[in-house]
Amino acid sequence: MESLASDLHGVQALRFGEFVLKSGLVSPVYVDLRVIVSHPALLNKVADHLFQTAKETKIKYDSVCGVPYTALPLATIICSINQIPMLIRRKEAKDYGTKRLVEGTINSGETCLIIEDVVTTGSSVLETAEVLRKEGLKVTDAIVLLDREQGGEAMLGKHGIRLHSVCTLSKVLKILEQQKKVSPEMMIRVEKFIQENIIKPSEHNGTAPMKRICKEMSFGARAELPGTHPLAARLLRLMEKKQSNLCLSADVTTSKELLQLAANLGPSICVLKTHIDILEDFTPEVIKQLRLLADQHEFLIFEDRKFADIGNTVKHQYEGGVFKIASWSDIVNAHVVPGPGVVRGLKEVGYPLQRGCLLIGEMSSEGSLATGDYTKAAVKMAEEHSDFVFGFISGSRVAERPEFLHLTPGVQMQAGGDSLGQKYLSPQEVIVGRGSDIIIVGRGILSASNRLKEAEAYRETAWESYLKRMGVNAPN
Ligand code: 5BU
Repeated sequence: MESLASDLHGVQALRFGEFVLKSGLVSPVYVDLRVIVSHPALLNKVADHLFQTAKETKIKYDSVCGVPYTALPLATIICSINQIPMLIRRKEAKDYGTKRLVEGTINSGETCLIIEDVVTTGSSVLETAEVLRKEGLKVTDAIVLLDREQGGEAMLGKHGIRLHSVCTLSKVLKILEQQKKVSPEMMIRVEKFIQENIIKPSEHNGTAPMKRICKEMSFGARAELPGTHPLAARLLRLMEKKQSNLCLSADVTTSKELLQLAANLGPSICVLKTHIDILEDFTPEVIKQLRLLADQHEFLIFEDRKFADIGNTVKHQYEGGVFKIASWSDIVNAHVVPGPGVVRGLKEVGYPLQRGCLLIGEMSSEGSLATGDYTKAAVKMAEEHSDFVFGFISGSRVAERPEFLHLTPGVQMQAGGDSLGQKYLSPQEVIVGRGSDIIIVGRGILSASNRLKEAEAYRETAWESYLKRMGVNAPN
């Protein structure tokens, strides 16, 4: 065990320091066993440890299945050396509809042993077990190299699966501390982290990805992440400073009213959203004034242009024409319906100017087609262009990466709608219930007799909702 712990540390499969996990949680330890495939001797050693652990438990099984992907080569080695039939679970079968979920000969009623590299909550093992069980196989046991001891064993136990681990995180930690590879202070930090982040079976939501069980990061902390877009970082910092996650949708038709709104409501908002083409008296002067107000009151300008053409056309629409949007708007948005070319076209113009783009993942209007796979495609496109795209227009949090921002339109204090298909949710529902970051409010503020008072009421409610979300999700 000593040499295994030291080998894993040596190839950086275990690292200690400060790491931001996908969930936004800051962890003092990072486990990434994928690297072992580049070290054949270690790969064989790990496979042997897994097989010996299975032998010691005296489990009877007919086949072995590795949880994709890291455990696939491990299962292959075990099966090849010990002449055991193997099964492969497909991860991507859903996308192809009719493809088989499990490859290999399935003999209904037989027992399949699951192999996994690392278990945290146990959801990956359970997901694989459920696929195998649907095929008529029995799954009673799983062997894991490293148990992070954060509730996986108990959760799997509830679903009839015994978890056997080659080693636990705390055991490896003690060995590394004895070998002087980890300082005593770090050991205490990691042990504390394990204790504080145990997920009880009652809190677990089955095989669905864990959502917001972990402590959320503040806007300020998200601004400091290395992967956060510089414009998003600026926005997150000013939100924290002004205690505002309110975007005003300044849907007015004269320059005078637009500038009045910017001057009076500027201190209450983090973003001012325009539809510049609805101004009946547009001149470049209004933009000059608007920019001055944006700098004075520290808000960003977002032209809600919703680009939706081929890359070459949107490039011209963004840069030129009457409005020259790229020259003054910090943020623009785009539909993903044309495919990635739309983002590439906009990026050619906006990236050198340090602008940022939001993709429309969902819409607030009745009967919107931007749902399901369309929304997922928008998230993928954003991930592939995260040097320019920093978030989404959506009704809910559609991407888990804390670097992305979510802005939600269709917000009023009272739920409801208008006569042309707009649907409204309350600020609390949007921020707490659906995990969005910024509310976009137009008529909710514009139709009030005292717009400033109303804007302040929206700002306060949205900010309190954000604080509530942070508090609610802090670990007990
Ligand atoms: P309202 O007055 O709060 O309903 O205005 C909402 C604004 O947000 C308006 O400017 C719309 O063009 C914009 N909007 C939206 O309502 N729904 C969407 O899905 C998107 C933009 Br994208």
